[in-house]
Amino acid sequence: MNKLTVTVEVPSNIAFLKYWGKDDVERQWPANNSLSMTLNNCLTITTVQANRQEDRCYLHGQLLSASDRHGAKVYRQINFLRQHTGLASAEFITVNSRNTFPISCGIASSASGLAALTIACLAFWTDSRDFASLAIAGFDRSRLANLARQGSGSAGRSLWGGFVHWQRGNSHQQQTIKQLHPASHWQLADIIVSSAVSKSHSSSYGHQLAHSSPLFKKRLIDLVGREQKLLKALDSKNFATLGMILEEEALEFHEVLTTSKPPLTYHDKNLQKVWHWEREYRTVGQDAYFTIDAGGSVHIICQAQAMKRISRQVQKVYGNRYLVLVDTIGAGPSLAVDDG
Ligand code: 2P0
Repeated sequence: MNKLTVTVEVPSNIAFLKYWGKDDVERQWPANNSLSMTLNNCLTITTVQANRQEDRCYLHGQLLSASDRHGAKVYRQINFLRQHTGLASAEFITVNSRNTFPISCGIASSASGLAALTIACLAFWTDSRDFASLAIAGFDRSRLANLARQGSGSAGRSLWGGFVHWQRGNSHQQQTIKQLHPASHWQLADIIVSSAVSKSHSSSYGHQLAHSSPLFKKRLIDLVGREQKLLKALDSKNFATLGMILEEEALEFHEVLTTSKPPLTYHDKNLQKVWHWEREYRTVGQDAYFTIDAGGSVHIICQAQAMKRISRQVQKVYGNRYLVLVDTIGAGPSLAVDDG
């Protein structure tokens, strides 16, 4: 029996251009390109060890069942990895995972979770001690990203730090996920105001509904120009342009949700007030812009030098009603191995 314990820490990411809607649900081909910033403190920490009898997965110490929402994705991904990597007879494993942030509430826990699971399983099964050995074993970051995104689309973007771009295509080979800029390129922060309440509908369900919105087709056309502007704003570190695009994208994403059939809302009226507060706040001279994800959190994006000042304000106004997490752009996943 393999005595290794593999421990992987993978950050979540916040999408600046949202992956919403799939061209192929089975194969996880998105309808549009997406672009995200990898976080630093919002992490999934996953360990993998051998198990003599069966695969067993724990989240925060609780055994997951293949019949519940989180468990289903996790066991499915383990089986998928065995089948699609030539490791069909790879030994059974015990997986222990925990998050440093609340799950299922718009902080992309499936991104960090499924990326961590993918890296940890493959490092364990191939006896790899770091990312360089994993690449030698046939699993470089691009391949890991492509495997992770098949567990949860946004997970593919958590394989790198900094700013990460996922370009769609009509084959697995054409799904290109790569780092655009490392974290050192532009120190941005994400102040997260979260209800910490588990969402009632999964993102996968939301993706299926996206096509039913009358706004969806137009969105796909408009996204081409928005993406070009965003790429330029990131290259030139133009914060005002970045911010305008962030909010345009967040509001459009929200409109697609609310015009889907049936409509979907991840942000109740109270959380929507955070968007308005943030906009009023800017008019008194602070540079901060909001974006949202599929769940009850608002992400306030600012430049790192303004982070303390703005997070103090956010804490003052919302700290008694919501969980406020302060995060920054991060360097991406890490991997450690203990010989047992
Ligand atoms: C994103 N989201 O780009 C968008 C923005 C949520 C809003 O990707 O079905 O959990 O597992 O591929 O990755 C959430 O969707 O969906 C998501 P699946 P996932 O981050």
